[in-house]
Amino acid sequence: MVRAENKGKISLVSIDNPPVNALNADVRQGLVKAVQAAAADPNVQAIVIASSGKTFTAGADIAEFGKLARPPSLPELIAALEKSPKPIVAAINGVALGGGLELALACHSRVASPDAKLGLPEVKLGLIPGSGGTQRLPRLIGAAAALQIMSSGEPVDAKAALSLGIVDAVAEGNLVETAMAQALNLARNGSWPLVSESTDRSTSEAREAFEVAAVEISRRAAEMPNVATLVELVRATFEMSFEEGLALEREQFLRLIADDRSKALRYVFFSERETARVPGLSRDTLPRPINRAAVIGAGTMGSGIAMCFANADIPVTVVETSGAALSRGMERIEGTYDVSVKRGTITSEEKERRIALIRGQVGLEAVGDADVVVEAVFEDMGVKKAIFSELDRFSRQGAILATNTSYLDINEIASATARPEDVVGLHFFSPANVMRLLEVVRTDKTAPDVVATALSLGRRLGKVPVVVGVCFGFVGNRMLARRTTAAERLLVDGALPHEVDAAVTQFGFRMGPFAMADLAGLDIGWRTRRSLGTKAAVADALCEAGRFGQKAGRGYYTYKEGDRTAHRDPEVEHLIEEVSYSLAVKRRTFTADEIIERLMYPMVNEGARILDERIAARTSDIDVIWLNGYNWPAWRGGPMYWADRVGLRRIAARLEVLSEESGDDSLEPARLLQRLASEERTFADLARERV
Ligand code: 3H9
Repeated sequence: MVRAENKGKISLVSIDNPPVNALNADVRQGLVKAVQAAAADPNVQAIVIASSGKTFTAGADIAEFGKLARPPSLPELIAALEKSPKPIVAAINGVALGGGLELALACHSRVASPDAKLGLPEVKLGLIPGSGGTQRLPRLIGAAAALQIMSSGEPVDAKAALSLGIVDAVAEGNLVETAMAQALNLARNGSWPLVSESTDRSTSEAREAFEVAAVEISRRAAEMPNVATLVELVRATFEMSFEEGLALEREQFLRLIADDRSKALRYVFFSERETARVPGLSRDTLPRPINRAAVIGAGTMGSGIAMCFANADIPVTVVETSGAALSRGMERIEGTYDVSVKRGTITSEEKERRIALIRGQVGLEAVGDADVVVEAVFEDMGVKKAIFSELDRFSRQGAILATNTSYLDINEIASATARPEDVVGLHFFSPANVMRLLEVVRTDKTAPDVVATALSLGRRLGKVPVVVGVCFGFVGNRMLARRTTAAERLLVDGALPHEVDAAVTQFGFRMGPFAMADLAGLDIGWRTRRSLGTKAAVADALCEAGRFGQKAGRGYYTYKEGDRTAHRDPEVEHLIEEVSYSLAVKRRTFTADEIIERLMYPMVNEGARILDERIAARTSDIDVIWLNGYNWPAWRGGPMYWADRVGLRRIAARLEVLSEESGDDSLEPARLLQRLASEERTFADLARERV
């Protein structure tokens, strides 16, 4: 785990704990021993801490959190490093995150490789840096800059780290040799700086700049208690001694690690990584190479998907049936990139570079050189089957043939080609160039290496790919449909759109279902309902009145020209009351808790069915889908994780009542939910059983 060797007058200590050099008990113990041995060795004048592998260290071992860990603790190790009688230099290659950066901050100098990334991402786990980071980083680079880094959780690159003063040098040549030279310099000088003793940055200007940053940051993260704590701890660097600040940091870290929100966020961290483990797919299944893509259809989804490829440096051909449709698509792409340039997220040169990667062409023969073809035309089985049968002729052997359908049967689509084993669903979420979720839909015949390719391609596109099976709506939309029905029913039974939306935003979503429907446009659902022969009395009545949502200036709410603020509309509320009256429903009021129950329990119920049918391999996959495709609040862990906390027994009992009251059989507790509830078990227990 930790190796030490003498290189001349230097003890070179290397951390070797693949895959990411997490600082578990063995590593901590190894480091303390190595530094003690170096201190006692008369031939050693200085120490360099480096790493084997591509990562300096990803920080504390998150898997140890909540368990009794063997000593020394990370704070103990870090204190020992800073107090070392011989200077220590950190040679940082790859990433230095969390406790990894905190360890480097306790060293007496830091040298980074040009590709290094340094950060304190604890905030994303509902925590704060807990090994001195909140006290050392402000003393090193100033409180405002340190607060920005710690509250965003985003790493900075080596160049930025150098200009901020986090590292003392970026090694142009060999990193370890540069660090060794630096270590010898410090030893020769006979003295070295301790970040904990620095007071250079504690000026009144620095305090002012910090207070300004603190106001903005506290406002943005109101629901996360750890961000307020972070602000308090950075403020302490002006008001307390280093030791007092450190003690306060420790106290707060231990409080937060026991907080339910942090537990949920740690679950999310591991769940997202768990999605890579796909039943029936071994680590030896090699993905096919993808050097060029084609997207069929230049509508909203098609152009968004094309941008995903260009953003990942993969040349892509957009295929349409007419020059006019193609021009509209290319204009949409250009317009979206223009917005990014205006917002400063990309430069205009970068925009041009990306657009140059997108080629537009009329006619399916243009897919000929693509390694992956994504069909993104409108939802019509006949049209899709015709395209897939033509792909046999135009697409090269071995190409992945993907469809972006959001609910059609992909087994049937695949039956139209002579190569069903190459067919897979790549279900992007709108806007495709923004949303992180990618449902990878495996059909009965999809070849394992096609699934592996879809997963690795998804990651290359910056997505979180989750493998699911074929069913109507797959995982995300199938569950969403239950929420949509429940939301409509709430209106009929007595609630108003703003009451439902308020309960949902209070729960932690950024938007409620009705504000969301207005944003997406009500006409899409209306068209789908008509094609399926289903009804939603309120939504249908709004569409009949031409209230298609934000784009029409009117939907569940009213909007002023050029303004997305939703305003209550008495006309809508009257219309809803009329619907209730026509259905002979006696309206009543609902509390926020009742609204949440009615919206979320049916979704959890559908999730249980999805698990029972093995459409999703595990509960955490369902949670990852909701977190990344539907903005489920991360600190609540996802719908299935949340359900375990509510209690499955309670959910099953409430569903029985709701089903009876409404006469809707789909609300009857699913078989799996009933079984788990009666056995007093959880979805998490089921996940452990299925491993
Ligand atoms: C902390 O440091 C607290 C301190 O302030 C105070 C303590 C007292 N621990 O993401 P990948 C595993 S909090 C345990 O797929 P990549 C991960 O589960 C920590 N395991 O690779 C996966 O396992 P598997 C602050 C970890 O190349 C494997 O490594 N640090 C940890 O895409 C590969 O991970 C963070 O929050 C860990 N710390 O990305 C950093 N990190 O193969 C969190 C990773 O079994 N980590 N694993 O599924 C990351 O951001 C990314 O993993 C990293 C690599 C960028 C390092």
